[in-house]
Amino acid sequence: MAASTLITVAPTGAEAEKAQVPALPVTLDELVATAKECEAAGASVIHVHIRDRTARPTLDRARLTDTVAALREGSELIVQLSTGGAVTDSFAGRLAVLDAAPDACSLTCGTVNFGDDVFSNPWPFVKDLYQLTRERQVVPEFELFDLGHVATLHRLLGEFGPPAGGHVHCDLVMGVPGGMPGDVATLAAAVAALPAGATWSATGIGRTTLPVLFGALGAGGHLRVGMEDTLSFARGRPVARNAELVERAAELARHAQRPPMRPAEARAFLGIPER
Ligand code: KMH
Ligand code: ZN
Repeated sequence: MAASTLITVAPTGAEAEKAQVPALPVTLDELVATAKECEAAGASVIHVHIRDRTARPTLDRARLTDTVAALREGSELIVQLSTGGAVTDSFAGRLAVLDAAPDACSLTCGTVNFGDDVFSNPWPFVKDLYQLTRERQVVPEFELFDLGHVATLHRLLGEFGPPAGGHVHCDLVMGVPGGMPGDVATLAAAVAALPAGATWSATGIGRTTLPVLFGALGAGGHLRVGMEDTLSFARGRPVARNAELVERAAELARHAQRPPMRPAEARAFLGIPER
């Protein structure tokens, strides 16, 4: 079991609306302030979705490039850009995210119902994105929303070889309405199906946050938390800031005798070159 815990913060996402959730970081200043606070609280990776001037999700290239630069300037966090974007984003736009040259990116291994929408990731897109990550040497994190996505991960690795950085790290995204449920039995089944040698984080959406967090810690996994995944800290108590979710995850990781990994250790763990 890993001696320490990788904590990723996913502070914004593409779904929540600033008007309804004023604590959501949507400007570059808000994002950098959040990154600093979350790093101090124990995060070592930031999973980034950006917003435009009106707080709508965007994949604007210049904005993404500025975001990567500002996060590197303001923190030591590993910058992982989302290639999932919003359900309305085009495949071409999602591939072009890599032009912003992040340290890492998300790579979802299959299509999934996503509430009333569909998060589309057909095989031709998944393999194009994977090959691009290898060409550009951007370290992918394999996002697995369902058990079928694990089979696609095996297929990707079998057909195209290991990822940039040489290490396979996955994120089990559980409890999306339409994806795998966020419970310990499903977590165990997904972990058992992963490729040999792969490491994994898990995140539970909405009210599955805590069951998935406790299950992941108990099973030797790593953690993702943040307002992309949950807007409630407890029943009837909205999240006030992303850092409180990281603080709680870090405290529980310390109780599990697996304290938070610092960014330099996380870079070595994930195969990301030192800056
Ligand atoms: N916003 C979701 C449709 C990712 O970032 O790679 C997709 C998502 C996954 O959040
Ligand atoms: Zn995301």
